[in-house]
Amino acid sequence: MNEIAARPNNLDAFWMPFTANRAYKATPRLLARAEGMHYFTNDGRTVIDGTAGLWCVNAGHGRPEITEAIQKQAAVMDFAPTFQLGHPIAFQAAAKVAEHTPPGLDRIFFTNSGSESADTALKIALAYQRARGEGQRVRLIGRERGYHGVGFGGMSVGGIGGNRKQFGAQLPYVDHLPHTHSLEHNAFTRGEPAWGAHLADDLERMVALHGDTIAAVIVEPLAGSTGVLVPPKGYLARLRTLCDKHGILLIFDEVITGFGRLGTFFGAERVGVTPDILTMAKGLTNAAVPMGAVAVHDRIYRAVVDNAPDGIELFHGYTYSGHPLAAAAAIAAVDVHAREDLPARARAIEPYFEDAAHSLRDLPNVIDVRNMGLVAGIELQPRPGKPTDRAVRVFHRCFDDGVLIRTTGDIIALSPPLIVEKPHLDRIFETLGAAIRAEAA
Ligand code: PXG
Repeated sequence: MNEIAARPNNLDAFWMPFTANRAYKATPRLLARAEGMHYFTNDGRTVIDGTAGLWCVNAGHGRPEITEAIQKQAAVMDFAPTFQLGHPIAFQAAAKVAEHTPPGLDRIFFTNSGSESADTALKIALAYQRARGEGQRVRLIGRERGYHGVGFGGMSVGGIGGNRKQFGAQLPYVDHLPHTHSLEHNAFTRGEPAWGAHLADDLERMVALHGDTIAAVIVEPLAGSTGVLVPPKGYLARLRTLCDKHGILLIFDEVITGFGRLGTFFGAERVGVTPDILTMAKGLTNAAVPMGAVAVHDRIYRAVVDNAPDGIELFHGYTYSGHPLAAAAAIAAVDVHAREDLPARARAIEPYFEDAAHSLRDLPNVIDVRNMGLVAGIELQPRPGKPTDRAVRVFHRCFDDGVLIRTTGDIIALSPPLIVEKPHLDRIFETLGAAIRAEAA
């Protein structure tokens, strides 16, 4: 046994993802249990979940229907391949998801995460362009401040500098639209801001530059990870029009906006724009078992599959695509969403959530509040010479006062489970307000 493994109760072996490992391990915070709207810490404290875990536990923690479905499936069949074989529950899960995807997007490819969904969507877009005789279309367009996970594809089309610069090598043939964030024009907007639709026109500039070599554009309808960027009114519709005009596929990354987050089953419905390909993960299984999926328009599926010679049509897939436990969890989670109409529940409480978020606007250092669905971003003025310090301290204060929030840079993001009720919101925003005041200096 090596030295790390031999020490009891040590935190060293787990190299934690997207974490300041040294700082965390010096003062660890551990979650031990979760139920409904709450986490419980290992030292017995209750923490209200203002972030649905990592934007994923949309139906609330520990849903018995989902737990039981996973338990039952584990006892029936732990694993079965989906390469050249199948098992009923994977097909049922796909059909169930397709009941809720936008019109036409009813072919479902299973992955295990949002990152894999992004890379899968990009590869399907490239395969489609080849299949229809447009193999010169190899270019992928992302957006500044976009987040599409950490695979090479998603990282490359992603537009968060900090996630790229450590690695150097990126995919070639990638370009980025400008992001849509503007405090100057849109600070303190409720819902979709009025300014910014014209930023989609940058795609025309790219077509002028790159000609007919663009395969696809990928954007989050509402950008989450980068700090809650709400789409300007008309922006996504304009992207849709330009993509159609130039033979470019439009991919929506709905890893965050899917499963009721914007008050509709998928964000596409809320923004009134249908993409050609849509990625999802997180809320798909209520995060109880890892799973992602890519919903593809039937036209694209048919172009790739029907044009292929006999045999395998798409040389892509994961050992765990359609894993039985994940499929069971997905079916149960989608059923919970439908039965309890969680999107409608999110819509119903959105005005209260919006008012609560905007009640923070006059607190010290709050330079923007923005919101859509059950997502809010509160942007703080960074401490001079110490970016992120203020938000990180607000995060710690909230956690110690029993509220889990999320920060990125100096932006606080809130995305509670869709089962959230007014008293929970009161607690979340009171605690957050107090923490922001306490970090005024
Ligand atoms: N696309 C989008 C839009 C995402 O938000 C991914 C892809 C990648 O998913 P996976 O399952 O590979 O992590 C995401 C993930 C945060 C935070 O705090 C956001 C994500 C993950 C972790 C933290 O904002 N989004």
